[in-house]
Amino acid sequence: MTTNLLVQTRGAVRCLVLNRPDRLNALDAALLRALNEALAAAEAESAVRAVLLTGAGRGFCAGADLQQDFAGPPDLGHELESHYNPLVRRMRGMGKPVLCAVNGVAAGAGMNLALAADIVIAARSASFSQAFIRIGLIPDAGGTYFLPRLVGEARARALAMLGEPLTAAQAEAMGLVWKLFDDERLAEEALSMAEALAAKPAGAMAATKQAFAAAAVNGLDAQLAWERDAQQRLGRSADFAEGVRAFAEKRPASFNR
Ligand code: T3D
Repeated sequence: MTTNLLVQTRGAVRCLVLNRPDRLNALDAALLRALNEALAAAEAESAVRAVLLTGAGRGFCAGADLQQDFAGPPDLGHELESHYNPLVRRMRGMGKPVLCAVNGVAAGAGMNLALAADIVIAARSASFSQAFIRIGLIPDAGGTYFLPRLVGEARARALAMLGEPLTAAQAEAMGLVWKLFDDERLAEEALSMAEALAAKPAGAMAATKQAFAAAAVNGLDAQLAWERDAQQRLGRSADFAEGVRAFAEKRPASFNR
């Protein structure tokens, strides 16, 4: 039996591979459920310190599975609240870094799933599109939230309203992607970046995620106060003590061992 989500553990990295290559890893209910469960498990297991999300085959994810039965008419709001919204909340809310390696086409909710990660890298042959408008929908899975924050209002509106694909180079130039790699190097570079994230101090990593989430709603004064309180707490941690000791001893720090 083939599984729609491959779950592999490489040291402290949990690798999640969307695995419906014949449909460019389009998301159906079973895959969404498996992904939600795998992320919850990664969040809960203390040995897991970073998550790497990618796709099998030539695509990353072509968005919602359009070959499913939409007769009815369907309640897409219910679909979002049952599957997509918990996924995006979990990726953003979990205290561990999520790295997304976009290995091919990322369309519709597939693109926004990638944008929900903390860091997005991509193969040079990858492409990105807010395909929703072509089927009479708006960007979902956080698209209307992430896009203007990442690329500005003007580009976000054009991407959503035109639905035109971006090349990986265009996506990188717009700030949607951190780095591009040659296709054949992507998997190796992604694992190595995920391992580097896993070796960082977990407390500071979680606080960094929380800080950016707080900054999305706070004014400057509130955010300065947030940073003060978090830094006060982190300054008393074993990781800070180890970081400073390692600096003085001119050796790499070893966190949370
Ligand atoms: O459910 C809800 O809650 C609603 C939420 C909606 C969120 C959304 O994501 S809406 C947007 C959905 N996605 C799309 O509109 C993209 C649809 N796909 C495409 O436009 C193209 O496939 C691509 C541009 C992504 C790639 O084109 P290309 O030429 O490289 O590949 P292809 O030949 O079109 O696709 C290859 C196969 O994958 C093909 O199957 P076949 O003919 O070989 O048997 C195709 O049907 C299948 N496939 C591609 N995308 C989907 C899909 N099957 C199901 N659902 C898909 N989204």
